[in-house]
Amino acid sequence: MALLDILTVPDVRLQKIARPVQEVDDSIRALVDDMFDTMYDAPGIGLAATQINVHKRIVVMDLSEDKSEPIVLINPELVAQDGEKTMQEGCLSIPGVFEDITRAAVVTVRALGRDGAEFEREADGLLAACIQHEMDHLDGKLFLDYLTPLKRSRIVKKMEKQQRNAR
Ligand code: K1U
Ligand code: ZN
Repeated sequence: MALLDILTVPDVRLQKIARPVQEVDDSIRALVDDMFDTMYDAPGIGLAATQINVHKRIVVMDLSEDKSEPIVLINPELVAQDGEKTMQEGCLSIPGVFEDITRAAVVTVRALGRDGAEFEREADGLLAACIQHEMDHLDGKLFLDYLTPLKRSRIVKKMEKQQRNAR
């Protein structure tokens, strides 16, 4: 088991765009396993590789209460989206901050799984929000980017203060 450090705002490495995975091999599977350990320990329901300073297009998620529904998305693409829904979101890179964010209500994602096989999955509710949130991380985007500049700068200042006080 390996727990990896999660980058927090305002770390500029969270803004990097992740590169596609060329081959799903044992090194990628080991990384996926470490990402699950890190996500479950946090605890969170999702984690993008960007958040652990690995700039590859890999996401792990599990919305179950007993770690029984792990989902791996490698090189995810949104192939369909419909409607709008506002949900409260958190982010392991912005600890302690929760905001209402409006995103597509229903999405279909196409990705490779841990075994390297392509699959498609339709999602709604929290899973749809989580998929979009994690895919944003891979493009260097945070939920802060959907807020007003004033709200965003207040949150960044709060995070900077928390980090100064933690030193
Ligand atoms: O990507 C991340 O930062 C993880 C984030 C995912 C997410 C949460 C809510 C809406 C969209 C995306 C989190 O997991 S924040 C923590 C959280 O939601 C949670 C933690 C423990 C139990 C249940 C939820
Ligand atoms: Zn996040």
